[in-house]
Amino acid sequence: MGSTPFRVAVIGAGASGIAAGVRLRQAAVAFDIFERADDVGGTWRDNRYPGLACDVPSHLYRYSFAPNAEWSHEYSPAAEIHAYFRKVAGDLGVLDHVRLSNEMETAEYVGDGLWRVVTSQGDQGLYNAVILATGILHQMVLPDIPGRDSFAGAAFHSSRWDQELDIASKRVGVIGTGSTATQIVPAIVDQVASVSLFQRTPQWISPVPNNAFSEEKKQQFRDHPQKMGELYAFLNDVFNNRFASALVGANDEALAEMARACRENLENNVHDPDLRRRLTPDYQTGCKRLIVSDKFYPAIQKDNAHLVDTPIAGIEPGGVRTKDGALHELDVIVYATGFDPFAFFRPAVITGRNGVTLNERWKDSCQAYRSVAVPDFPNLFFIGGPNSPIGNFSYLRTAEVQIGYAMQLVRMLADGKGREIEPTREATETFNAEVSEAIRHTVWATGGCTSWYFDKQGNVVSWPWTYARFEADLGAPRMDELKVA
Ligand code: N01
Repeated sequence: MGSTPFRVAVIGAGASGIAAGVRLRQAAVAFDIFERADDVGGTWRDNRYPGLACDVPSHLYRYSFAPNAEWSHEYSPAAEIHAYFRKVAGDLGVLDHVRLSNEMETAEYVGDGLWRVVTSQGDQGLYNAVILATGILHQMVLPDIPGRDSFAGAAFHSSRWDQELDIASKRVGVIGTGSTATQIVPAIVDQVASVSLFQRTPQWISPVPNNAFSEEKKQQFRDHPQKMGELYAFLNDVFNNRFASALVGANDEALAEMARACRENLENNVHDPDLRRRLTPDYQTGCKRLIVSDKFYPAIQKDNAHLVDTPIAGIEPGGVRTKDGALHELDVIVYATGFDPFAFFRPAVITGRNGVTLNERWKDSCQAYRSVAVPDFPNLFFIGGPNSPIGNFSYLRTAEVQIGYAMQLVRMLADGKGREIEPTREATETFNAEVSEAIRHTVWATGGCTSWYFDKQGNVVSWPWTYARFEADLGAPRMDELKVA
């Protein structure tokens, strides 16, 4: 780049890309954000299914630099969250840097501290650093069910909800019983002719209500912003020190309390013993991503709701056939079958030092250094990379911690204190050996279930320690674990 000014490419304009943009602006570092879609907001732009609300409380699911007194609910709906991200991006000057409908296709390390980023609109810029803010749960998984394409009605993944479709009086099948399906069923049950929920595995459900904030409460937040700070501190304590610690074997009392609350929820709120038995998981609470809902059990007990727990044999033009031979006739099938959390930046191709691609490096296992960097890929920083704490915390806080880490190294590069920074192989191997050891103590591994937290090789996508350790480990770069040239 010679005399060209220092510049950073950010890939993705979702929650983490917007936060990266805010920090880069504050640091007066030049940058471009490439976004494949025609709007910012990532997951909150893509997911528009009925009933969608964030299952992390709104006053926790917000940027530290943009508290929001206007949240309508303790767990606010998707459209409001999307509007929040757009507003922050606009108010803080990030939108001016976003190139919409301009997908990064390749990023290639060309040496001397420079990356060439090639995009779908033909950009071929050189950048001194790349921040990959490409999200985690966005590449949908469609189930490999025989005959899937033969269905005669409307069929789509939950993240591609057909907004034009009028589901009133339709017979709707929902496949899957994760956070998504358990939000969709209560939201549609009163509109449709029938809803059939195809359950492969029952879920533990924590009965958390979703109350609206009164106008008085919002006014209090406006007048006294410190009250939002106090609420944040309280929620953060519950999530990080109780819930998240419980999952990684660091708070057994909180895990037992969570299990008790879920079991009581099932026993007190599902009245028919046979239905209750079919909805009872045979694994430990917290092993799969915990679901929060006080609406699902009432919904699945309505007359027009059917829990189908006989395995699916196939899909036919008229509906779903189960292995007992029954045909469940349907007009609409919703695949609430989740996402591939190991897809990361794909389908882009990222090529590091000596022509090695990240796909080759990660063909067996997506391994990084402390969730943020990979040897041989200098000046490339992940937000939400492998072993990021996901599923248990506010992802916005996680993203801010990782951006804070990356920004310290970007600052060094921008100040000319090195042209290339990358983790050492030794430090990366040590970190991943520690992950393998730590994972054995988490309820994800010991709880007797399968979940999206693991890949086929048994590698975990999330952070297997406490959140306090995450913040400590990423608070400041360990320079003895990095190579600076
Ligand atoms: O997906 P999931 P999700 N035949 O992977 C089933 C976040 N999120 O979209 O358990 C039949 O959890 C599969 O069955 P099984 C949140 O972190 C957040 O619900 O593998 N069934 C499972 O029941 C969440 O954890 C929010 O046996 C099949 C379901 O599909 C993550 O996203 C809202 C099947 C997939 O569940 C993913 O949640 C929603 C098959 N062939 C999601 N294949 C909010 O914050 C899969 N299944 C609001």
